[in-house]
Amino acid sequence: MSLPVPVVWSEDCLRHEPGGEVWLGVLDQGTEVPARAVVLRDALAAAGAPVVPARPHGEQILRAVHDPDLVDHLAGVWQAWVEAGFPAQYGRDRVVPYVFPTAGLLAGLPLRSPPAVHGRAGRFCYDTMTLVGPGSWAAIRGAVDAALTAADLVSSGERVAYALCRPPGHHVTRAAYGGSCYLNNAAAAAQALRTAGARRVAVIDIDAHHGNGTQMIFYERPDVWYGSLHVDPGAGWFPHYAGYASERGRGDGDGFNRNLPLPPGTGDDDWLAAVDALCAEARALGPDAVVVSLGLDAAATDPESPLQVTEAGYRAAGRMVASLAPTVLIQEGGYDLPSLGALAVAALDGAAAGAHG
Ligand code: SP5
Ligand code: ZN
Repeated sequence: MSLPVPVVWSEDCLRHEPGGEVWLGVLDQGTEVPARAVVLRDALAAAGAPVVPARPHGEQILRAVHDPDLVDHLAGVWQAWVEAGFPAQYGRDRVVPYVFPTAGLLAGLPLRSPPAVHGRAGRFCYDTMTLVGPGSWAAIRGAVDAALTAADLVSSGERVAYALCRPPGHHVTRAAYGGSCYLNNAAAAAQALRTAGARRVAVIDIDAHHGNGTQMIFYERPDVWYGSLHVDPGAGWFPHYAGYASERGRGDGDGFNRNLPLPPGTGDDDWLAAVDALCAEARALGPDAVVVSLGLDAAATDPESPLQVTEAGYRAAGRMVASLAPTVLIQEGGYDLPSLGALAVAALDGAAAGAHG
C-alpha cells in the first residue's frame, strides 16, 4: 500500500544555499545542503505519499513564538549585506557574524541594534555555522509555511501530516538563530495547533541534537510540553550549553520539559526505550496534538552524530509517537544523502501505522 501521509513541500526550500559553514574558524563544505530536500521529497513521493504544496501564511504565529525583531532581521539582512558592499567589494558572499553580544560582553549594558550590518549580524545569531545568502529568506519562509500547512491539515482532521522543512528549525530560540536553523518550524506548528484549539500540545524531539530553541521558547509555558532525546551535550556535542537532564522548565512551565541525554554509541534498544519514556510522559498529559521534531541524524549512517539508530528504529519510533494523538511531523536534521530517503520512508510508514493502527 502507498504511504498515506501528506508530505507538505515548498519549492522555495531549495533556494537556501548556505555555501558551507564556518566551523572552528574554517569554511567547511557544510552538510545542510539543498539536495537533502530533493532526496527526501523524491523518496517519499516514490513511496506513494501525496505531495501537497505549502500554503503561504502571514507572520502572526511566527511573531508569537519569535521576537519580531528576529523575523525582521532575517527578512532584511541579505539586502543590507549587499547594500553595504560585502559580496561585491570584500568577497564576503554570505552573511557571517564576527562579534556576538554575549552576556559577558554587555555586562548589563542595553542590547543595541548596531547601524553597521556586519556588527548587527551577531545580534540574533549565536554561531558561525549558520550562513545567510540570497535565497535564504524565501526558503526560511517556505519551511515555516510547510510547517503551518501541516498543522492546518491536522487541525482540520488529518490524523498525521509531515512538513518537509528546509532549513530545519529546532535550534532557534525566541530571539536567536543557529545550528543551521533560522526560524523554529516545530514551535510555529505547536503554536498554530494551540491557536486552532488544542489545549495541550506535546513536542517530541528525536533529532540527534537537543532542540534548545524549542525548549526555551516553551520553557515557562505549561500548555506546550517539550521532551527530547539526544546525544549528551556533556559528552561534547552541539548545542553544548543546553540539553542537560536537569533542565525541567521554569515558573509556570516547571515540570513541562524533559531531556534524556544519551551516550555516544547508543543504538536502537536504548534509543527506543528513551522514545518510549518520552511517550509515556507525554501520554500522561493527555495531549490534544503532538509535534515531532523528526531529525534523521540519529541514524548510524549519519556523519553528524554518534548515535547508531537503524531504519527499523525510526519505523518503531514513528509508530510510538503518532499513536499518542493527531501528529504533525517536522523535518529537522539528517545529512547522509544515500540513506536519508529510506529513513524518512521508514519513519512515516511507522507513523501511519501508529496513527491508524
Ligand atoms: C538541525 C541540526 O541537526 N542541526 C545540527 C547542527 C549541529 N551541527 C554541528 C556541527 C559540528 C561540526 N560538524 C563538523 C562537520 C564539518 N563540516
Ligand atoms: Zn540534528
